[in-house]
Amino acid sequence: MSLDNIKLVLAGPVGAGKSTAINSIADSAPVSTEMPLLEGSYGEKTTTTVAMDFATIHLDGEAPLFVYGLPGQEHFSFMRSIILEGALGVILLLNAAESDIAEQCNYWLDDLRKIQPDIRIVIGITHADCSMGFSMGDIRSILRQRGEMLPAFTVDARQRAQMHQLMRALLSEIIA
Ligand SMILES: Nc1nc2c(ncn2[C@@H]2O[C@H](COP(=O)(O)OP(=O)(O)OP(=O)(O)O)[C@@H](O)[C@H]2O)c(=O)[nH]1
Ligand SMILES: [Mg+2]
Repeated sequence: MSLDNIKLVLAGPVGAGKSTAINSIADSAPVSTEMPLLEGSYGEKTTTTVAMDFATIHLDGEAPLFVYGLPGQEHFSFMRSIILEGALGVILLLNAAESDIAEQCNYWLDDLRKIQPDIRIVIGITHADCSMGFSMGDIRSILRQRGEMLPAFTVDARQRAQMHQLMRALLSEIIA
């Protein structure tokens, strides 16, 4: 399969790190649609994506990948089907510091499958550095219960090399 014109999407709840990840890996300044969070700050985070993020990414000297970030807020859920149109893969970012990470995992996988049943998905768990109670085993058992053993890794969205590894994992799933 050719790696030309591949569109990928970052999905997941508010604060998971979708916009941060795009900033970490973008070839040049990404398109972003950040607005102040109406409810005030969310940890260090004071803005939220209201339409989408977009950047091109050159990975390993291949053709550029076209990478979009979804808004996490429920209010903008209508953007998901629009942005997922034509996408080949999704990186689902989840925040390990959230107590309802299991529900969020199920919720986002259900929604993504409803929009694009066969899309390739890999999972990146952020904030593992500040979430002592988090266990990857919990995520794996959710995936087992769902009958979909997707690749899942902990990742820091601020770290370019870690995000690159996650994108390579997704590309392997797409090409396989
Ligand atoms: N400690 C820690 N902070 C992280 C990690 N990954 C991302 N962050 C921080 O978490 C916040 C994520 O914010 P955003 O990137 O705006 O989140 P988003 O997913 O785009 O959220 P919405 O656009 O509101 O849906 C930022 O303050 C990042 O610096 C991580 O692995 N560890
Ligand atoms: Mg964002």
